[in-house]
Amino acid sequence: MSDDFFPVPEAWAKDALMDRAARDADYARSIGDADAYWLERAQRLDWITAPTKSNESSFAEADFGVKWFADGVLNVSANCIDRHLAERADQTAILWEPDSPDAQPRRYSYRQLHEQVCRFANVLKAAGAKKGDRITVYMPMIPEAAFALLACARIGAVHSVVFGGFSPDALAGRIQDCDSNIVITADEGRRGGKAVPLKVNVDAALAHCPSVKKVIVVKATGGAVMMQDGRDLWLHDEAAKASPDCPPEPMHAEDPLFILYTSGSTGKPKGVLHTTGGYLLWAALTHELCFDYRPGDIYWCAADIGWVTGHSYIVYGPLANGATTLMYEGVPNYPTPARIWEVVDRHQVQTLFTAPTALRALMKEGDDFVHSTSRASLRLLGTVGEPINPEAWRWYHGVVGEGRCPIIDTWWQTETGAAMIAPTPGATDLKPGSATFPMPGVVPQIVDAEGTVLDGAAEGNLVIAQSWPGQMRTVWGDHDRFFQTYFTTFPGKYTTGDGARRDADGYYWITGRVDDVINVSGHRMGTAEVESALVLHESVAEAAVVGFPHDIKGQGIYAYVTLNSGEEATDELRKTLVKWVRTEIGPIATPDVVQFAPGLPKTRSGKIMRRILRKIAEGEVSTQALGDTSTLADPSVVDNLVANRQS
Ligand code: 6R9
Repeated sequence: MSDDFFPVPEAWAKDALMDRAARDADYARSIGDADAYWLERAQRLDWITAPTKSNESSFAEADFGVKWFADGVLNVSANCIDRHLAERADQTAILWEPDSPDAQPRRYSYRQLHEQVCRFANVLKAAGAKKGDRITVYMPMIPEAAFALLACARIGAVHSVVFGGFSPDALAGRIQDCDSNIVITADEGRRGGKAVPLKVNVDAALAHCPSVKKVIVVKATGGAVMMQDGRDLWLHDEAAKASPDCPPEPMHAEDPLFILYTSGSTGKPKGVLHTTGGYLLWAALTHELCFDYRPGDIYWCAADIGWVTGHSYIVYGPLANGATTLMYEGVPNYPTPARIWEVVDRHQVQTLFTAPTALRALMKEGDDFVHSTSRASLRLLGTVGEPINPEAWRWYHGVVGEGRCPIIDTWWQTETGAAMIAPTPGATDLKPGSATFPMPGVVPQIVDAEGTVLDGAAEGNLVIAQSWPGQMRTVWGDHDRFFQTYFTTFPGKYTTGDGARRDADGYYWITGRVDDVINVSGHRMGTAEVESALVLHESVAEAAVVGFPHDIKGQGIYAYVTLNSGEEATDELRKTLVKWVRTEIGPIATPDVVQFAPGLPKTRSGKIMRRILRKIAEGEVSTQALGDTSTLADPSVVDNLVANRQS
């Protein structure tokens, strides 16, 4: 790890939102005078009824609960749209860059966004949607995806976005879990020149989802799709009939805003629930602090709306702040690895926010693709999703930003709503690979395995000691799972599942997951999910999945598979299993390696020793380095695994 300092660039030191002293004072007040601080901060939102209470949360079992601004009333879509109409009705709210560089970008001003969202909201109402209903959104990266979210928020429906790369089965599971009555989708998506059959996938999923009564379909590519009479509606037909006005539904601060499914170390994906007031404040405040957004800036978060980054930093944070948010339909390297930088030039982007996996993939293609563009408009570069290795950091900083843009490495999770540990551009001297310091109100701690809080320079488990406004409120339908998953390992604290180091200067360095979650190209994947998919195959008796270091993806997926007796371990079957997992979950879960294993290393109580499997996947072949294997029921299985390692 590098301990080089990159001081705040001079241009930033002069006119940033906050310098170091201001940031330090703000943080101190957020902890020392929390009630007053948060009630004041809450005023950046437009409330129908202003809250008089701020944090009423407790992490203790006896009175467990997360609650913020509970007596406040507001509407998220009114905060993201209506309140900007007086000042910036004609400013671009959403700027859309299509997959193909030859297609035309689209722009929606705040006024146009208002009309689109109101019509969409009325379409949902006409389809039977009511406050509190769950609406599943399975969409490509087109402006209508943002309209869909805001339309749900406008009428008080709870959206559940499912990433467009998930399979029909994964989609069906998520629809069933939250009992959606409406699905919003498109005929097809377009990514990297290829069509993604979204409506076909929805049709397949809905065979198992009797709760769904209506499907709203956006015509995105014009590809042929089946429309089921009485169930499926074209958005453009319905929107044309709908009124362009839809009064926003008054919502209590703790009314649900959205569910987003995310992988954990056990069981099926959890429906992370975020509510209205605290979440929106957190998304808006951190968007301002991390990116120092200025009126007129073009801000581009290159995430997908299917992940929390898309929710908080394409839609809610920037729109709550009246920004121009760029939405990109495609992938970073299509048609060439220069595309991102060309889009930066085409739209004169000031802020770019992307993931380390994209940077590593582009870095590998050489600097010419970057040098062929100007990038002079760039002022700030952000990153999120996984630890950024110092080499990628330096490339982003030196080659892409030519040394003038701070790198804002934001550490956070679906569960945290928005950024938790991240630099403030005008205040923080940077160290490549460190997410630096906590946002206001965030109290990170490093604890050892026993839960003892470690002071000063230390390494261990990262926990958060007290609630913050954007914290998830529950696991949809399973409040006890929420408590058990996050608050029992280290009682009284929120367990992040990440490891971290704090150096002598107080900088935080995230070291990666300490649980059975792997991070593939910035996407969270529970090893248990991939294992469940594998054992569904008729040839498979047992499977164990671990992560291993991968140059581009950060982590790759390594699957050890024990076949049923009589099954032959062929390359053909290996390929079949890889394809099987893709179909069961989606391409992001594609195993990189499948190793057939006649036996897995288990303790006498039958627990798979993943530590050993991880070491072998990492390329460790010396049995000595595998550590203590004496507790294994049959230590000889390890020799077989080492001998048959796949690379
Ligand atoms: C926002 C998001 C969360 C997990 C998290 C951690 C990893 C995210 C990171 C980072 C190091 C960063 N992670 N940002 N690790 N540095 N800047 O990615 O949410 O999909 O829920 O993933 O991603 O391991 O626990 P989510």
